[in-house]
Amino acid sequence: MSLKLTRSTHLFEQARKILPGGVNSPVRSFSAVGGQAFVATRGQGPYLYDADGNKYIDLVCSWGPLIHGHNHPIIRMAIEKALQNGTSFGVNSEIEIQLGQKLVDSIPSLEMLRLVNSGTEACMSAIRLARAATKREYIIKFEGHYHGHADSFLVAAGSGLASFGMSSSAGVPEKISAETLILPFNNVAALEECFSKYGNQIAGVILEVVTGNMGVVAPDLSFLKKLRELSKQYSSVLIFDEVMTGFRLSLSGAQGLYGIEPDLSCFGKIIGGGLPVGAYGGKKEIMQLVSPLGPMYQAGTLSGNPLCAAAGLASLELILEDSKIFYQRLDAGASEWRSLMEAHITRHSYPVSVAQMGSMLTIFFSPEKPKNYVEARTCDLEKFKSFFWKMLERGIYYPPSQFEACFLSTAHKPEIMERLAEVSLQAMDECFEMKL
Ligand code: KE4
Repeated sequence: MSLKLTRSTHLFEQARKILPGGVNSPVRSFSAVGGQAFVATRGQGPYLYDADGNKYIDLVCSWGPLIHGHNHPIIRMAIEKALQNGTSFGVNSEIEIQLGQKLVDSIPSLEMLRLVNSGTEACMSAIRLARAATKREYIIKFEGHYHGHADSFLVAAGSGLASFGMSSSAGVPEKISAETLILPFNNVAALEECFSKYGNQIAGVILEVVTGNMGVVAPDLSFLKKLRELSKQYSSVLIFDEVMTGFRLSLSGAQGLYGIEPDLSCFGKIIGGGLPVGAYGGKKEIMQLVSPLGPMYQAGTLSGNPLCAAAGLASLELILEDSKIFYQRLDAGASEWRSLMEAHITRHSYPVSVAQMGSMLTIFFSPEKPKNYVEARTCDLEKFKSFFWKMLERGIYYPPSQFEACFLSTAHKPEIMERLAEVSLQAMDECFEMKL
């Protein structure tokens, strides 16, 4: 069975002439799974449609923002209503103040915030603020965690438990990378060693509390508690990157789930309802340092844009209608899908494991769920590729990389989840079918 991708192929040929790799973000090229990526024309509820008329159950949901599914009528109407007043004012609009207030009202650790245009901008600004607040230079990040494409984050781990970063991208000077320390996730010994060596030089620590960017990897609570304890002891700024998990895992993201309060948090994705919005914030004391109040500069032409704020506000208000029921229903579908797959995997002794946190899920082609990046890298990527294409040919758009997460939405109703489970098991069987 092969997919008809004639028009997508033609459009990609056009795109490759003007866009590097034919895309505006690398993951959309399907480079990790090979083959021809499709070009979408429309999204509706749980479905994506491509230029050749193929229809897919979408498990990417724009990489997280679309927790209510594609083209939700309430979000669309909010954008249309805001559009009647114009697109951008260059001064404050009431609606961006309302979005900011909604975020402060929802996240206990957030007393003050700044709206920006992406998760990258939020995380980049947060580490600048950590450096401004402490007058120190070193930043700790963890292997396999992604915080956007700012220079300080594009670093690879060196050897040894805690190592100074080496640039992982052309164009990032080694002296910038050398200010980032890379540690293995969920490793308390590495944390203790790093803080005992460099503690009073560490401006901040940034992490995805629940990682989505090496596939879904949950934190050990003991690791999070030790991180909070050491960052307090050495007066380093603890930054939770909740761009993916904010309003995904609970009303107050991963910090609400684990009951650990960071000094700064970064948001994106869901708070924009599918339009470009990011945010960073924390206690008033540290946010007072941000221009025009304080010496740390950060700005943006379209930050807090009224159309984006309208979409984000509508997205959050849909969750807040009854957030308890919202997350119960959203997570139930993912839990059911996971348990069906786990039963099947056990029955056939497939070397596959399923990691699920709320409505985020990754099928790892490895017998054990990874606890860190080194373990995640042991997955069978050839098997993953085969699984990806078998799913796509059957109308399921699974994330085109082993090191990403599936995102479900309230539009993924039980009948959709039944189809999804049926196809996942079929595709898995085919991947492991004994070649006679
Ligand atoms: P953006 O600059 O792409 O809005 O956000 C960067 C970012 C920051 N922090 C976390 C935890 C993130 O997951 C992201 C972006 N996520 C990727 C997917 N894993 C976006 C997809 C893409 O790069 O095209």
